[in-house]
Amino acid sequence: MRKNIVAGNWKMNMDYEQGLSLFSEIVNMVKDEVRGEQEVVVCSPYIHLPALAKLSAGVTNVSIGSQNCHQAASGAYTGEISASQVKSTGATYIILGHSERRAYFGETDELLAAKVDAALGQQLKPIFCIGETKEEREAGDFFNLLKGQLNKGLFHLNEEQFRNVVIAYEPVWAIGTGLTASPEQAQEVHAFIRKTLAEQYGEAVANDTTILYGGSANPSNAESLFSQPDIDGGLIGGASLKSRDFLQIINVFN
Ligand code: 3PY
Repeated sequence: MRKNIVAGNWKMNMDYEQGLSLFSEIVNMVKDEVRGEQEVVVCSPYIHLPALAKLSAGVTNVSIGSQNCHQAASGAYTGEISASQVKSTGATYIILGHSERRAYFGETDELLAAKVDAALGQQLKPIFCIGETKEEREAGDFFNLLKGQLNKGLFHLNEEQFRNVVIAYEPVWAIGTGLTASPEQAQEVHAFIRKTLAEQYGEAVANDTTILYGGSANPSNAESLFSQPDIDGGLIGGASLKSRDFLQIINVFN
């Protein structure tokens, strides 16, 4: 059975001390409360990761992750961080393909495929983001575009490798705009993603894959989104920066 996940994407927010204090609150609230097959993941800036790993040591339902890595194993890449360096902090997840990285840093599907390989090579679990812009949605054929993102970024993986991947559907038009996909719009796309995964890897793998919704998910819309049959949790931006809001979202599954 697939796991429900609520993952926070802090983006480029929180200085060192603020991040530690927010994370401590989250761990304290979550450690005794979250039940069942739910996992809480916090994807912080790199600077926080080693300290967050210490704060969550032994807390089995809380994991940490990064928001990027470089595709090379090591070398002369000033300012970059490799997957093995991320892994050495204690992180177990990594967001790859977020639309902000695709749009502002020119990350292509081909580059992302290389980053996915680098991450899996270090046993990091990619939270692989796909999504369409407003123009692409309005042009009509955005399902093919989403299929292309899956195909080019992930479908070179064999079944065993793919089983470590989490997908996040993040409509670009719902990121940082305050707009959210309606539960029906999101479910339609999630069902399409699961069907596409079934065509590639078979029904069993598709049914076991966690597919998150991301894009202005918040305490007031999380319940209606997460109650859809193919939505297995969320990748949460702004609302993951406030412990109360984040906990309310986490509690949708409790
Ligand atoms: C958002 O909620 O805006 C996000 O981008 C989550 O990754």
